[in-house]
Amino acid sequence: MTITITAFERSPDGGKGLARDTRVRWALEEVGQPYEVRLVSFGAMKEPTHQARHPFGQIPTYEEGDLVLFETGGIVLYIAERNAGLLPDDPNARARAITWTFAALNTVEPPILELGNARLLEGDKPWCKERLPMVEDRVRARLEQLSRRLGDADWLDGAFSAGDLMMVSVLLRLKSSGIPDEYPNLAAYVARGEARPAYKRAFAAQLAINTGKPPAG
Ligand SMILES: N[C@@H](CCC(=O)N[C@@H](CS)C(=O)NCC(=O)O)C(=O)O
Repeated sequence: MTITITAFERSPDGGKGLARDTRVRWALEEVGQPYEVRLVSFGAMKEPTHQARHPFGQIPTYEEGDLVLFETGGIVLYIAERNAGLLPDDPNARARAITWTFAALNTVEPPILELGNARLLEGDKPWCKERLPMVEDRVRARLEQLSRRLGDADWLDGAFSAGDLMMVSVLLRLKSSGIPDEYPNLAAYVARGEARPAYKRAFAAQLAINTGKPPAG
């Protein structure tokens, strides 16, 4: 059955891979599932047709036959449950990999999003300069903990999993801030994720949409 995901017609980041369809593309590339993409404009995302797929009028969505999903955590775990490659077979290791997926979305991503909002949406407010260091420190507190747990391992819990895919995706949102570079093992972890052939294919595919040029190779 054909898998169709939705992505921005024009991503606000111009193709840096920060739009969340990249996570879903990456998961599909990791497990070797071909997919199609329906591009949506900001206007179309708020129309009833798209809102029937995504109640919050966002991207990405995932369609396969009668199944329609939204939320990248749900989508990536659905892909991981049904295909080999993103979750270990051992039940305990599998549960831990799922836990890391939630940790990425529920514990690490929120302060990172807060920082993005502080920079992009509140930059012109008189109190922004005072608030920004506090928001940055909340991000650092999480990265410090994550860095300690990762130590000198390649991935969070044994082999690369959906948990790493989500954690690297979340950390990539911080790249332009330079904060991950304060934690060399996390910077190396993110680089390892970006070096995976599946990530490269996902990144190239979303970039091609935003530049209008087909992916190289
Ligand atoms: N928690 C959601 C967040 C989805 C989300 O924020 N999508 C962004 C693009 S990365 C979006 O559609 N933004 C436009 C909007 O909210 O109107 C997920 O992980 O899927």
